[in-house]
Amino acid sequence: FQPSRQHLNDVKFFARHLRGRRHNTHKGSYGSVAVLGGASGMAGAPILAARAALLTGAGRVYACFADQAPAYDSAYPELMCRQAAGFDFDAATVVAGPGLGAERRAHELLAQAIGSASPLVLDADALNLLAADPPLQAALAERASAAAAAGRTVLTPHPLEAARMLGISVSEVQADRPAAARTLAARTRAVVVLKGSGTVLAEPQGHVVINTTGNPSLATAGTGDVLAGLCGSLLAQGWPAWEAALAAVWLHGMAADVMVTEGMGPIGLTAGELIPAIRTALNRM
Ligand code: NPW
Ligand code: AMP
Ligand code: MG
Repeated sequence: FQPSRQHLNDVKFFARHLRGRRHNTHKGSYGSVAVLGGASGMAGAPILAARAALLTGAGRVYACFADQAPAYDSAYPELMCRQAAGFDFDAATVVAGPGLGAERRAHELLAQAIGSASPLVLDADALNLLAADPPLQAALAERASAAAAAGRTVLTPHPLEAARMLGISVSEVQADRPAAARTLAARTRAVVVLKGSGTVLAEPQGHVVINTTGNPSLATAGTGDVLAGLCGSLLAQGWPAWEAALAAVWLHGMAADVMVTEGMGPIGLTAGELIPAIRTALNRM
C-alpha cells in the first residue's frame, strides 16, 4: 500500500466548500469561534488568532484568556474578550493553544476544550501540554471515537511541537516531514498540519498533501497563531476538517505571496498585517 502524496497547487482541492454569503443569513449562520490562550505575557497570540477568525467570516469570535483578560481589543472591539475559566467551550469552535502557557490552569482549560463536542484546532502550547500528558492524549483519542466530535479535530504543529509529540528530535521530523505528519495523524486520528517551508498536511487514512504557497516572510512571530484562527474560522463555518486545513494553509501562504509582490515582505511582514490580506484573498476566491 503506497499512500498518495500530492501537491496543494490549486483551489480545486477545496473549491467546492467555498461559498458566498446568502442574503437571508445572520451572524448565527456563520458560526462562533472561541480562542483559548492568553497566559500572562502572551496575550497577543489569542488576539491574533481571534482577529484572523473575525476577518475571515466567523459570525462571533471570543478571545478567552487563561490569565487576566483585557477589557477589549482596541483595534477590533468586535472581538469579545473573556476570562477562560467558566467559559462554555461547547458553544463554539475552539482554537486552543495560542499563548496558552503550561500552567496547571492551562492544563485544566485544555482538558475542558478537548472534552467538548466542538470542532477543535490544537496549536502551540495545547500541543506541548498534550505531548507531556498521557491523560490528555487519552481524552483526544476518546474525542476521535465520539460521534459528535469525530473527524472535527485539526492539529497545527511546527517542527518542534511535532517532535515533542512524537518523542523524537526536530532533525528527525525534518528528515521525512510527510512520514512525521502521517504518523501523527494516524496516532491522533486527527488532521495534522506540519508547518514550515512546504507545509505538509496529513489525514488519518494516510493521505498527504504538500502546500505550494507561502514564503519566508511568514518566518515571524504570530503567523502560526493567525493560521490557527483562520482554520478555526472555516471549521466554524461548516467546513470539514480536511478541507478547512487545506484552504487555511493555502490562503495563509497565498496572502503572504501577495504581500511580497506589494513590497510588504519578505522582510518585515507582521502577522497582524497578514490578516487583512487573507481576507482579500478569500473574498477574491
Ligand atoms: P530552533 O530555534 O531552530 O532551535 P517554541 P513558540 C523551532 C506563543 N506566541 N523549522 C525553532 O527551534 C505561541 O502561541 C506568542 C525548524 C524555534 O525556536 C506559543 O504559545 C506570541 N524549527 C508560545 O508563544 C507571538 C522550527 O521551534 C522553536 C520551525 C511559544 O511558541 C509568538 C519555537 O518553538 C508566539 O506565537 C521550523 N519551521 N518552527 C505573542 N505575540 O503573544 C519552529 N521551530 O519554543 O514552542 O516557541 O513557537 O514561539
Ligand atoms: P509558528 O511557528 O507557529 O508561528 O508558525 C509559523 C507559520 O509560518 C507556519 O504557518 C509556517 O508554515 C509559516 N512559515 C514559517 N517559515 C516559513 C517559510 N520559510 N516558508 C513558508 N512558510 C513559513
Ligand atoms: Mg506557533
